[in-house]
Amino acid sequence: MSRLAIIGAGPSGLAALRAFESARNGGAEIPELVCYERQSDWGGIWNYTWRTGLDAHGEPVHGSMYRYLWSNGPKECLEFADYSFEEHFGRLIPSYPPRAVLHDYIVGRVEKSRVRPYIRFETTVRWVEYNETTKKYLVRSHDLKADTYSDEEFDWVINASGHFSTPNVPSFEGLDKFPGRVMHSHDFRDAVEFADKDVLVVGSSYSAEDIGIQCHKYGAKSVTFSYRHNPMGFTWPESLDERPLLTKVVGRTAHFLDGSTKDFDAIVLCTGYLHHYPYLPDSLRLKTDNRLFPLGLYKGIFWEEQPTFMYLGAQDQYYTFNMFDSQAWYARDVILGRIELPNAEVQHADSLVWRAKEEACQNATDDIDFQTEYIRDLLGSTDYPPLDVEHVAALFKEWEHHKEENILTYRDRSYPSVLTGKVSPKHHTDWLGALDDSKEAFLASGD
Ligand code: FAD
Ligand code: NA7
Repeated sequence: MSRLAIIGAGPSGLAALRAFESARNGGAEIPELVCYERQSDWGGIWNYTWRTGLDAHGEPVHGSMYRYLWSNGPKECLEFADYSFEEHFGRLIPSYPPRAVLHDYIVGRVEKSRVRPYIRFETTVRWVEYNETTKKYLVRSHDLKADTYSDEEFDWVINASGHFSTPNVPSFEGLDKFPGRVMHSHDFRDAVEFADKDVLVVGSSYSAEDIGIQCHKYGAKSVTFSYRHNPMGFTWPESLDERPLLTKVVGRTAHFLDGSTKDFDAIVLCTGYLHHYPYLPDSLRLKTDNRLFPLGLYKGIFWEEQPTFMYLGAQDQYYTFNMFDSQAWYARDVILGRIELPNAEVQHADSLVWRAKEEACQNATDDIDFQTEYIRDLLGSTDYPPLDVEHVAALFKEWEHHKEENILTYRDRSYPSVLTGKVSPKHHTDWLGALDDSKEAFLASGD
């Protein structure tokens, strides 16, 4: 029997386990699976931790999620095609759940399956090496509890370790003398810390947008966003504004490229993350910025130089859980011999076509269409349950439109499930007034 190593038990790694379980339930013979997970539980980044820096074993903390995080897209866009929200919660729930509710949904699907025994928790992968002679991968792992190392051989490896954990931290003149708090979004945990403060948020993407409006929600005196290339351009409430790039900090005063200045109490660098795979040799290591089609991966999955090594979830994400599923089902079918890969030349040529399409994207609508086409291409080849991606794309475009209408109220909207057609109920409290993000508060009737 062949052996497959899966690195990470976040949504991508769990998608891989689920894909194989589904094949096994259908009577297929599957490889021996070993999933390595350095945290003590599954769920990846959805597993909230108060810790920052290093964990109890001295490992870098994986979590970048913070308290009061609510889904930043409609749940209808990420619904698993084989497990609806309605099936999990036994009723319809609003479209924008907080983190704990999405976590419950992600783990609910795998709890119903028999995949947990495949996972070795608190076990970090330290090194992966390919042996040209045996044609096998050696995976060196570290059992953090027992503090022991072990080496095992595998025929296939799926790398599903996520890429929103290792912060990209630029420096700006004067930060070393700034008298207030300076942090990266990876270490942001609780917006309440910034109540009554003037906060500078550097960056103009999802983390900047969400952390900025969270600080506003929980009482920041003002929030100023500083962009490198383009402003986000939303219609901000009075105490929020956008300025061009920070040039330097003198004492508490930030100077911006347009010559303007403002005094701040705290600075949050929402400057993105690095694809960081310190356990991989150069010959297997994806080196890319955060984008929709990193080069080197056939179908966005298979390491072209050696397609028995695969990546799940390595691209920037509009689609999330159902995209990881589409990738996992495709990877599974290649491993099971149901799909044959073309030769390296054809793979690379195909990737260049996708890359050219990605580079032609001009705006968010184009990006959504691009990722929709990418997923449609994967779905066509496997038995993943039907997923109407055109419908999902239409919901994403509505979502973008609702954000432009009002960045503080878009989470009060409702959308229909792509699986059942049923429209989600409105939440009992508007997002801006919903200060308790617990599962219990969200699922309460609100009466
Ligand atoms: P992760 O969730 O990062 O999981 C990777 C797993 O690999 C982790 O459990 C980690 O411990 C493990 N691992 C890493 N290295 C090793 C190693 N060497 N050995 C063993 N195990 C290892 N998506 C949405 O759909 N909606 C949202 O609202 C949303 N909000 C987000 C907010 C933030 C702040 C961030 C950072 C991301 C957000 N995302 C959101 C996107 C998120 O990337 C995906 O939802 C999803 O978690 C990606 O799953 P993954 O399994 O690829 O990676
Ligand atoms: P992203 O989406 O990769 O965005 C990174 C942002 O950081 C982006 O606005 C960049 O500016 C900005 N950036 C990067 N380097 C710099 C420097 N040196 N100076 C100023 N600004 C910089 O990461 P996010 O954390 O926002 O989102 C990641 C995930 O977390 C996402 O899936 C969300 O759902 C949550 P640019 O746009 O290139 O000018």
